Amino acid sequence: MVFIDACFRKKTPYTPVWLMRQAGRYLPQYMKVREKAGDFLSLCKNPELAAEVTLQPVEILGVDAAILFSDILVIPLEMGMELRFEKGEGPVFPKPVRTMEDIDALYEFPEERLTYVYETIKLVKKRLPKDKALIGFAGSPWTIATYMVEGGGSKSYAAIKKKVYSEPEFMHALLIKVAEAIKAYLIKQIESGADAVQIFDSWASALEKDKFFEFSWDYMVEIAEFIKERYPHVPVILFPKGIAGYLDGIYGKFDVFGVDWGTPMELAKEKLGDRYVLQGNLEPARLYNRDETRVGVEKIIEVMGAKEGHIFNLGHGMMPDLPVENAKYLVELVHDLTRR
Ligand code: 1CP
Repeated sequence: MVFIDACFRKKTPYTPVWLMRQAGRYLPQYMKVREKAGDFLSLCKNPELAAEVTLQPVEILGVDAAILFSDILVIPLEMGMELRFEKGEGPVFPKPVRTMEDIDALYEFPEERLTYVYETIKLVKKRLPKDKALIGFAGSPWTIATYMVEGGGSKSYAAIKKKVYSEPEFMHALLIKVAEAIKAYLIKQIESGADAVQIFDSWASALEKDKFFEFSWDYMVEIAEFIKERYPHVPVILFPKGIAGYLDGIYGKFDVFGVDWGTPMELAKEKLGDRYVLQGNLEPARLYNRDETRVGVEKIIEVMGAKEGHIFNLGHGMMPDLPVENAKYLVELVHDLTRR
């Protein structure tokens, strides 16, 4: 598989490409299946339909990897938290986690309840062309915890930051519980057929440098190393978003570092390119305009070269109103410009 070879810096015929959040609302075919499922969570819990939307971007865009269709919030959901996805508002946890008793009340083994995810993976693997990879994923403990403590998405992270600075023992108790669940969950995804795994730390940038390492990165590395010890042939991708200023501190045993669009690729290459394969980092909004797409792609390829050490991706997720045609164009362009 081109994508897996690239994760290990092996020679490949071209630079592989996939797009974060490549399944979703910008695809009319996705909207149709979601309608059939009823709502977003029902779609996640329906292996047949979740497998169908996982495969759509491979068929429609020609990307080199599929990413499991699910959400990072199924972990708190299966830890017993009530979760609603409200129109325009995003995810809502009506009863956030705020006390040690709340942490104790969370079910310890959500991975046992996430059987619909493993079923989806098995169905996808049966249908996915043999040269394409399937990426499993989880949120980072920190990013998942932001939703659990804030009760939903947040702009200021006021509630969780209060905990970081005034009750660090609460934070670590929560992060340890979530991290243990993620380890078991990712192992089960791999055992069901996932060829690689990615950990999304979408809200890394909410933390100042020292606190980022203490409350987020240390846990991500612990999970990565747990997986690498057991499954060394499975690539682990870590994506902490918005931490260009902290690259000097990045450490640990994993394979691919996800570069967000706010981190100049030159800088990531200089600081990390020798130690990790880099994935990224086109600003997703460039896809609104074809010329801007081409300019952005050329610039990244100029920095990374048409050679080993790079996996092309966006620097964050696809937005719901991006034109599908431009996403197709992006995938073709990356393949054409990097063919060796
Ligand atoms: O259909 C819909 O309207 C629901 C929209 C949607 C989709 C398509 C949500 C709700 N989640 C997803 C799928 C999803 N989420 C995938 C698989 C699809 C793919 O990548 O092709 C993945 C990997 C995620 C991961 C995810 N969920 C992240 C990390 C990545 C990122 O974008 O930063 C986060 C932060 C979430 C939380 C989440 N899920 C959904 C929403 C609206 C949100 C909130 C985002 C926010 O707080 O701003």
